[in-house]
Formats: sequence, structure tokens, C-alpha cells
Amino acid sequence: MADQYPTTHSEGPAGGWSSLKSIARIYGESWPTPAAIDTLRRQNKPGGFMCVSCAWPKPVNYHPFEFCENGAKATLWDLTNSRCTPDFWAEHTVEELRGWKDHDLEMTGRLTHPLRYDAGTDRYVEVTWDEAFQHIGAALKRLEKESVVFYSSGHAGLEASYLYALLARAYGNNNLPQSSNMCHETTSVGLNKVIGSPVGTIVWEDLEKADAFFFFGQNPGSNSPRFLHPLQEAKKRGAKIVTFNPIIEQGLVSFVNPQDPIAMLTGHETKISDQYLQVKAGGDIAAILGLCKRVIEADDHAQEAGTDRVIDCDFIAEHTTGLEKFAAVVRDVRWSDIERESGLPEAALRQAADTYIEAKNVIGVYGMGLTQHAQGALNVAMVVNLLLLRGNIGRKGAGCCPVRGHSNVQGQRTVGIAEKTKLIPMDKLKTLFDFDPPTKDGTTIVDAVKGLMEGRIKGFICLGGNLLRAVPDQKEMECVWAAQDLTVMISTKLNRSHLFPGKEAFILPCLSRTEFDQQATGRQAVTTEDSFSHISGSLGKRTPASPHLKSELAIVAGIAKAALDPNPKIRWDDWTGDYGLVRDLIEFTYPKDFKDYNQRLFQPGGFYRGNSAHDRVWNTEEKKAVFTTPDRLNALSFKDEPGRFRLITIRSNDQFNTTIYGYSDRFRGIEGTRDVVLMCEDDVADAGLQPGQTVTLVSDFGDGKRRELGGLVVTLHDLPPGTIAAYYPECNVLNAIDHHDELSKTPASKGIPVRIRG
Ligand SMILES: Nc1nc2c(c(=O)[nH]1)N[C@H]1C(S)=C(S)[C@@H](COP(=O)(O)OP(=O)(O)OC[C@H]3O[C@@H](n4cnc5c(=O)[nH]c(N)nc54)[C@H](O)[C@@H]3O)O[C@H]1N2
Ligand SMILES: Nc1nc2c(c(=O)[nH]1)N[C@H]1C(S)=C(S)[C@@H](COP(=O)(O)OP(=O)(O)OC[C@H]3O[C@@H](n4cnc5c(=O)[nH]c(N)nc54)[C@H](O)[C@@H]3O)O[C@H]1N2
Ligand SMILES: [Mo]
Repeated sequence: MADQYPTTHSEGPAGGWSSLKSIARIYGESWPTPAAIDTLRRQNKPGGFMCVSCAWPKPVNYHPFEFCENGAKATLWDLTNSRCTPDFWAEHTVEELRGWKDHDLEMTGRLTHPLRYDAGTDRYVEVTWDEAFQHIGAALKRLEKESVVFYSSGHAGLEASYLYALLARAYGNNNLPQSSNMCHETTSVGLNKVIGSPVGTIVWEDLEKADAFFFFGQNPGSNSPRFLHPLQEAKKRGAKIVTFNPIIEQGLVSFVNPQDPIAMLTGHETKISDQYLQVKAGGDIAAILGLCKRVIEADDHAQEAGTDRVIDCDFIAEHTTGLEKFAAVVRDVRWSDIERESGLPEAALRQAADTYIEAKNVIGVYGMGLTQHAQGALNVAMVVNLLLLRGNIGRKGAGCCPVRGHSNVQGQRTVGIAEKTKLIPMDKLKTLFDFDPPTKDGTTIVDAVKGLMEGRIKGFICLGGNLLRAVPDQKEMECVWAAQDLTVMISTKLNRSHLFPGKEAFILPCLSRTEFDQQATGRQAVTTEDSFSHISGSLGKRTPASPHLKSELAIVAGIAKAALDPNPKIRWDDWTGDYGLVRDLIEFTYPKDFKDYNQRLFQPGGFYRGNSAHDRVWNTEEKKAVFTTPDRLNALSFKDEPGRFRLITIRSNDQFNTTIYGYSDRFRGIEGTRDVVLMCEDDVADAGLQPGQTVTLVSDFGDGKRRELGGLVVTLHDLPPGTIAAYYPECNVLNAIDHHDELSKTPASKGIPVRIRG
């Protein structure tokens, strides 16, 4: 019977031939010349360009093709033959385009000309760069300084990002939220709180020395596929992998390396996870408590028996604080409570804990499955608790590995894109540029959206991204976004955020990192920082998609010149002509991180800017690594009730965030549609539904606002009862802007309370 139902199946191991087929589909669709392959060959290599997709590091000993399915798609997507020219707007009004799907908007191709919105005809029309800058400058001068937000998605390189942050501060505010406010802000705040470092602590060599990897809510097969290579190597030398994830993700089950000809011919797959624990959405606090309970119990037994201790007593005494209080709670908590809250049996947790104990060096990996919860920071602190017990931070082969999203999302924060003033060396800015930087903290994304809703925010500049589609309360956002005085989108492709223009609205098309960037002093390189804090130069070689494009840096400089009063210390033209001068400024501002920056641009694998926790220096308030005592057993902001589900919003491997490449989520066996809600068989039956039935999800956040998403086909999937899943960004109409991590304000996109209407 079951096979008559719409149900999902996995299409074999991650990677392999289907990965190449999937790349070939994009390749065939959008870039039919062999030169594209040459571009891929240079991806992530010294002297080549750094991937436009995710922030996974670039190894020193790279593969002949150092890219993955995901990165290849992102590159080819940028290199498309299609163009969204001014002619396109002759045929379509903005109103009409609002009915288009994300995929179809992006398929119009690369944006070619600067555009201004014309309300009379409801179309974008061509403008010159000069006109665009003058209008934007004049509007910024008219607006109150606090009412403008300077958003950036993690695409732009370090040089443009540094100048963008300078633009905001010279203009007069610190309103510099970034995509990480919806992503790893939980790490920037939560990890920093407990180990004094806002970023992961491991480097490439640690991957090669780890004996076990514990994965919590990160999906390397889809989102950082090059991670599968070191994992495969790790498995070959006998390392163990334990995974906590409500969904069985194919990339965490098995992998065929598409760059290994023998594996490709023999179909030899590497089994990835030794143990896969389908934790309930939001159940990781209880699950990790279970692991810690077993570790403490084993240590108590060792003490009684007089054998070797299980916890690392020397490390704990010298480097940590708070163990006693934490251990007391761990001893007290009942297995029955842990089982109920995590959805995992005691025996399975004990087995996982034994793997943890047996491994000398352990890396804790995590992603959005931990960060995007109401108690995301506590989730992160729990991973750190587990690692600290056996000294697994700041030692070779061990550490904490949050896997970042956009290619330069981490680096943008490093060079000043931050709303929190305490993170910025304002004195250095004052010395360098002779102005008084604003002292008030700026807005997070959540605060910016609330500011829009309350009418306080009146102008938005977006350096990349598709903010309207990425944030909660999307329907309301569409109205309040369009009510602004000024919207400026610096973009490569058309997206939904362009379709709700403010009173004055501009789309400014920029170069992609794959493209040749020619300026007054010659060809320019840009730099990015990866998840392991390594910085690499990137040189684009392709002919730009249109002769009218400008680099992101040049666009930022153009806006700044028009919006700010002249200042002899702020030399926008010189900097635009020579990005090396901007790198000098960055080195002056952050001397420890960027020593000899211009000389080390093309160091293989990138140059390391260091990490205090990696060296066991703890920049926390306590000057120690902190054990956090949890005050609750799950990461949700609501209780279970009959008929209420925990909705996970998921990404397919055929999308990069709001960019939808196609409708094939082949790892999960979902083809041809994204309009599905994945549920387990018991939940479907208990809710009185039928597989294949079309349903509406209704938010159960309880603030009285109506939030619904209809047209979703009930599809059977292997999930823990009570946990259901549907795609991001479509589901963002269901989440509330007030539903976010308590500490960092990262929207809680992985545990949205919903009901189902048949
Ligand atoms: N192909 C592709 N690559 C990408 C992106 C993309 O959209 N597409 N996006 C990029 C960006 S910006 C980012 S931030 C990263 C995101 O990469 P990831 O951090 O991997 O993010 P997600 O895929 O959203 O979620 C990760 C996993 O969390 C699991 N999960 C959900 N809820 C829970 C929970 O409560 N507990 C646990 N243990 N697991 C849970 C989900 O089943 C999913 O497998 O990827 C980057 N790379
Ligand atoms: N429900 C739910 N919501 C989520 C998430 C989730 O898991 N669930 N994930 C969150 C996460 S992790 C993130 S990071 C955000 C993503 O949020 P954003 O970063 O705002 O969104 P993207 O989809 O990455 O932005 C895509 C657009 O960026 C532009 N672009 C692409 N390349 C470039 C470039 O090189 N330069 C410039 N200037 N523009 C470029 C293109 O115009 C493209 O349309 O969404 C968040 N929202
Ligand atoms: Mo992200």
C-alpha cells in the first residue's frame, strides 16, 4: 500500500554520479561553453577565485577540482548566459512579477544595468550610475541617520565590507546587521559567552587528527559537500561519526566521492555515520545532557574503582569554571525525562557517550539545527559542555566546529560589519579617518524588521541578499518594506526583495567574484575568510556579465561619495582604484588578525588569523571556559499540545538559501515540487490525514496574528513523531519575528509551532 502514497526515498549515497548529473543540468541549462569548466578548475585554488557559495575552508593540498556540487552550481549560476536587461522591464510590471516563483525570477539571469523604480509605469527603468548615486546620496542626506539600515548578506569580500561598514559609521549609525543575524549569530554571541571566541576553534589539520565527530543539526551533504572529503578520509583511518538529526540526511549516511574515479566506477560508498540518532526538533539539550550524564557516571565509577579518570581533571581545573554546578544537575536529571524530551532511548545515548569517551580527540560540529531555536545559545553551550568534559577544545584533533553559511559571512564580521559597538575598534577609525564614530549600538535583523513594522526604519541598503524572503513574518514585511522612503539593492540577480520597491528604489548590479575586476591601477583581487578563520585572495577571470556592472567596492564608494560630506582622510576614489590600499587600512585597524595582509594574499590554504580558544586563551568574562548549567530540557519556546507540531524549515541541495536552482531534492527523494510537508506515518494517521492530501499549515505562536501557508502536499518521511518539515524560504510566512533565540535574536526557524488544517 505504502508505495501508492507520496512518500520520499533517498537516491543512494551523497555525491557520486547523481551529483555530477545535477551539476550537468545547470551547466547545460545556463552555460554551454567549455570555458565554464576552466573556471571551475580554478575554484578555491591559490591565484584562482574563492567559491561564491559556502564558507567551507580551502585545503593546502587541494584536489584537481576543488569544488563540490553546491559550489559548482553557484558558480555556473553566476556564469549563466541569460541576462535580465532593461528590455525585460518593458514586458513586465513589478505587480505581475510578484506572482512569479523565486526560481523563475532568478532564471531571468544576471542583472545588466543600474535601475530605478518608476511608480507611474510600475517598472524598473535604466538610469546612469551617476544619477543613481546622486539620488541615493540626496535621499540619505534627507533621512534621519538612525532610520537607515545597511544590511549585508555574506557575499561581498573583505575590502568592500570594510568600506561598507565605514560608510555606515561615517554616515552616522551602527545599523549594520548581516545575514548571520539569521544564521550563526547564536554562535557569535553564544559561543563567545562560553569560550570567548565568536567563531569555531578548529583548523584543517584537526580534521585529520580527530578520532570522532559529533554532528548536531548540520547537513554537510547538501550544505558543505567538500566537508565529505575529510570525513571520508577520517572514516578510512577508523574515526567514528555520531549524528544527531531528526531527518535522516543522505550525506550523513553514505558518500561516493565524485572526484575519486575508482569509487565512481565501483560505486564504492563510504558509510559516514556509525550511529544516527533521530532527535526530536529542539531536543538536543536533553540529548547532550544524556551524553554528559553517562560521562559523569563513568567518571564517578572510575573514582570509586581508583582507575583512570574519564573527565580531563587537569584541563578542567586549569581552564574551566562551573563544572560542579553543572555536574550536580547532570547527576540529578532522570533518564526518563531525557528520553521524553530528546525522543531518544537511554541505551542509544549511552552508546553514543561511550563512543565519545573512547575517542581521544573529538570535534563537535553544528549548524542551523542548533542555532535556529529559541534556546539556540543554550544548544551551543551544551555542545561546549560536552567537549569541555574531556578537554576537547584547544587541542590538536579536537574542537568546536560551527559550519558557516555564506562564503564571507564570518569575514564581514571580522572587518567591522557589526551592529554591536563593543566589537569595533572605534579609536582606530577615529585615528584613521578623523571623525567621531557613532557610539550607540545598531540594529539586529529582528530589531530592523520591528523598526520597519513600527515605521522607525525608512531606508534600507542591501549589499547582497534577499532579505524580504529570508526573514520571518514575510507577508507583513512585504507591506512595510514598500512603505520605506528608500530601498537600494546591490545584487547580481533579480529576487523577490526587488519587487516591493520603496518610494525611491534602486537595483544596482554588481560583478560576481568569478569576474574580472579592472580598476584604475589594474586588475583587483578581493579576499574572503572561511569557517576556519583562514583568509584567501580571489581573482576573477571571466568577462563581466555586462559592461555596465560595477564592483561591490566601487558601488559602496559611489554611494558614500554622494551621501557624505568630503573628508580628506576618506579617499573613496583612491581605494576604488587600488584595493591593496583598503587592505592596508584593514591591517592598521586589526593588526593582529591581518599582519602582512597584502604579502600573504595568495598563501595556499589562506593565512590564519588565529583564534584565542584554539590556544586555550579564554576571553570570557570569567577568563575561563564556562560550563553552562541548563535550566530547561528543550530549546523550544512552547509546550507540546495535542495537534501542535514542531516545524523544521529545511533547505534542499537544489537551492542556495533563497536562490532556487531547481525542484530536485534528490537526497530526500522529493522531485518536481517544493510544496510539501514531510510527516511520519503515525503523525499523518493521528491527525486524520491522508498522504497526498493538500493541507494548510497555521502558525500556533499565539500572539493573535494570522500566519498560514497552504497548498502543501502531505508526504511521508522518516521523522520523529511531532516533528514535521517543509521548505525555507516558503515557510517564512509562518514564523513570527518575535520568535527567536533569547540571547542572540537569531530567528527560531527550526522549531516553529504550527497546526495542520486539512
Ligand atoms: N546547497 C546549499 N548549501 C548551503 C546553503 C543552501 O541553502 N543550500 N546555505 C548556506 C548557509 S547561509 C548556511 S547557514 C548553511 C546552512 O547549513 P546547515 O547548518 O546544514 O543548515 P540546514 O540545512 O538549515 O539545517 C541543518 C540540519 O539541521 C537539522 N535539524 C533541524 N532541527 C534540528 C534540531 O532541533 N536538532 C538537530 N540536531 N538537528 C536539527 C535539519 O534536519 C538539517 O539536516 O549552508 C550553506 N550552504
Ligand atoms: N525559515 C528559514 N529562514 C531562514 C533560514 C532557514 O534555515 N529557515 N536560513 C537563514 C540563513 S542561514 C541565511 S544566511 C539567510 C539568507 O539570507 P540572504 O543572504 O539575505 O539571502 P540569499 O538567498 O543568500 O541572497 C540571494 C541574493 O543575493 C544576491 N547575490 C548573490 N551573489 C551575490 C554577490 O556576489 N554580490 C551581491 N551583492 N549580491 C549577490 C542575488 O541577487 C541573490 O538573489 O536566510 C535565513 N532565513
Ligand atoms: Mo546562513
